[in-house]
Amino acid sequence: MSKYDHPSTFTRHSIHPIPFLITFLAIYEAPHFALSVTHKPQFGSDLVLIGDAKFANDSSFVQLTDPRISSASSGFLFRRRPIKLFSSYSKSRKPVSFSTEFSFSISPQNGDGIAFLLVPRSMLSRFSKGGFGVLKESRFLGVEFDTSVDENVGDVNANHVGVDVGSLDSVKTSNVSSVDLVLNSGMQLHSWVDYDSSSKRIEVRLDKSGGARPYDPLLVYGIDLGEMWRNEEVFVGLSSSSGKTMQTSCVYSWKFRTRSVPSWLHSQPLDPRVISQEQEEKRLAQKKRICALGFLSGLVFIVGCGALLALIILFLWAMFENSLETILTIPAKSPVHSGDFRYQKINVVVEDNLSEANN
Ligand SMILES: [Ca+2]
Repeated sequence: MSKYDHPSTFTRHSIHPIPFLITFLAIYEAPHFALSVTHKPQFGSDLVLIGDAKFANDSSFVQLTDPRISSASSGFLFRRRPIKLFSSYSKSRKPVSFSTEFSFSISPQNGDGIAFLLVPRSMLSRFSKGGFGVLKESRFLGVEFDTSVDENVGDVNANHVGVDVGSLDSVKTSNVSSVDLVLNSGMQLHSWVDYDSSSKRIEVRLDKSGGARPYDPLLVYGIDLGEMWRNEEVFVGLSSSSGKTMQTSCVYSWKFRTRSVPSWLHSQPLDPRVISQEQEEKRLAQKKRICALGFLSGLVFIVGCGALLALIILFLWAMFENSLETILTIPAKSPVHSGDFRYQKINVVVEDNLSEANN
């Protein structure tokens, strides 16, 4: 990477009055750079372009550097709304993780390449022409996709990914050639950068555009960004510098999202996407259990009602049977007990009137 620095003489691009005013108020230190703000589906909303960055090819992509400029060219695409990462030791605030992914291409020259940046507000007003625009800034985090060799900053080759913390001398690098890719081949590549506030590390993945997200990261670096930035607002964006060359860097899509991680997940050093996938699986499993319990409860209720109904029917049938039998059999089987009748032997004396008459 080149450490060239040049005066900030930027070309003014198309400026929309109202968004410009909003952005100007948001970025109160903005004396020299030109900007445009827009919304594009493949990039999300609230974008700001500064330096030589501009939309190209009917706004289908962002061209960060301009090869037509004789001097070094630099451009920065960032989100207007800053983020806060918070300290993991703050009990009142949950640490913030983020995930971003973007498609880009870098032409074959050996310029600085592209970098994903987190920068303080002050950097925006001091955006420089070299070194991704951060040469005047000592407080930044960058993930660089470097296509030049500068021994002053310890570049290992002209095809590497590095993590920069307050300096372009990377704290950790990884050789992109190890995954059979070339950063400045001109072809579209896709990168995923994830920061997990629970495991406090950054993971960088890279593949051809359209390829699946690689399982293994190309580079992993442990850092507590919550402690680094604490409660300070930082801007996130994609930057490029052409160095001494006519290198052209373009961005075709960019997504960025943040999320808060519950404190009970802090001890789990996991990929944030894995965490969210596990939470989804737990939610689905719980939903299945609830459905099974609901079905079982319904079944028991139906069986219980059926049994109760059967008992009622049997009871009523038995009552009906007994009543019918009583009505029909009592007269027929009514016994005549000898005790119910009493008799008395009466001796009847029949006078023989006839014999008296004869006498
Ligand atoms: Ca480098």
